[in-house]
Amino acid sequence: MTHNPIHVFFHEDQLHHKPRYEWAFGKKLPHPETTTRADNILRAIRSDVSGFQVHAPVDFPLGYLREIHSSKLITLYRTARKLAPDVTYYPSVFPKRNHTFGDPNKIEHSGYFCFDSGTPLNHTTYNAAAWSAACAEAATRLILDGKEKLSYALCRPPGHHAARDLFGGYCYFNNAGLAAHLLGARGKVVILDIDFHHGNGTQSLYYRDPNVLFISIHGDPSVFYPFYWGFENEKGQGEGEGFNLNIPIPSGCDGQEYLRILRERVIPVIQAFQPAALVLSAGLDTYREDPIGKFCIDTPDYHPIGVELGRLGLPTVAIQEGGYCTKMLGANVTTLLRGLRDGQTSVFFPSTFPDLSKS
Ligand code: Q9C
Ligand code: ZN
Repeated sequence: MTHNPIHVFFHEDQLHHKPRYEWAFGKKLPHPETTTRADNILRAIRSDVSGFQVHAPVDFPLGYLREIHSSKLITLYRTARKLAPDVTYYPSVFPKRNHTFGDPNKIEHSGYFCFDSGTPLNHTTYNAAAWSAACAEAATRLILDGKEKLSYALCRPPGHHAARDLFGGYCYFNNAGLAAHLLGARGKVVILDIDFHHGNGTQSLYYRDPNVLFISIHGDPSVFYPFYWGFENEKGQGEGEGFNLNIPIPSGCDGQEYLRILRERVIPVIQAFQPAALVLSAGLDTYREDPIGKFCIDTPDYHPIGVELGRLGLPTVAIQEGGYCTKMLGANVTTLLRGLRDGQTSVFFPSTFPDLSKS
């Protein structure tokens, strides 16, 4: 069966942000969120010219970013643009009890806006993160226009740990949150986060929103990052109560077990919600050789996982999140995307979004 190519978005300036190390578990470690990740994904994508087509976004969605992030957070990143080119700034003073105010014009106040020590700022961070978000916007635009049923944003730096006014987890702007925000114009949206880590930033953006269902499948936060979020009892608040679903699962989860969880605990919930679109926070750190993630999913398993989600028959924007086995990242991403496309092709697909004006 032949398919139309999957449209991929990426901008070269995303490669300018190069964190070299992080502090975690009391140690200084080489930073896993490297530019090699994007290189490997692009190599896999470019080796299949009939399957994928790569485009660069043309401008930043700064106006939309202001709708999901606080202006102070954006100001802080812009303050970091003035750092000397050889400086990498690790937030290092984290106000806890008596803090009332953080001044985003002072780089020394970056700890007010940050929740971990693995997410540094330098003079390129703002630009790279904004282009990463621009990829999410451009990929979403294609779906919104009804031109495509599946698109992929090669977002790096990633986004799912970034909240409205708080950054961390290698993330600065919440790319998936932005995609869901834009798709909201077409009706209800489901965000499914399959990164190994709980998507605490995305969860927080939509915690009180009944029109965006957030589902995250991840390593148990009592053992894994981000530690403070991702438990089953976090179910949403106010009108959003019941529209947040966390599924922490044990280490070692393999492809079969993962598929079973999708079929039994995820797909039925999405179907009952009747969304107009799907945002897939596609982290590939569930791969069995990932240096950070502790699941046991193998490369070929990403195909049936994609098929299962594609069979939902929803217009879908896939957003790159984590995935740190750089050698296999490209193969894992392309296998997942081919699965999504094959799943979509196998089901009836309404030709357009429902006409909201008539309901
Ligand atoms: N050396 C994403 O996957 N550090 N973020 C864990 C490992 C934080 C992961 C320590 C992990 C953040 C987008
Ligand atoms: Zn992750």
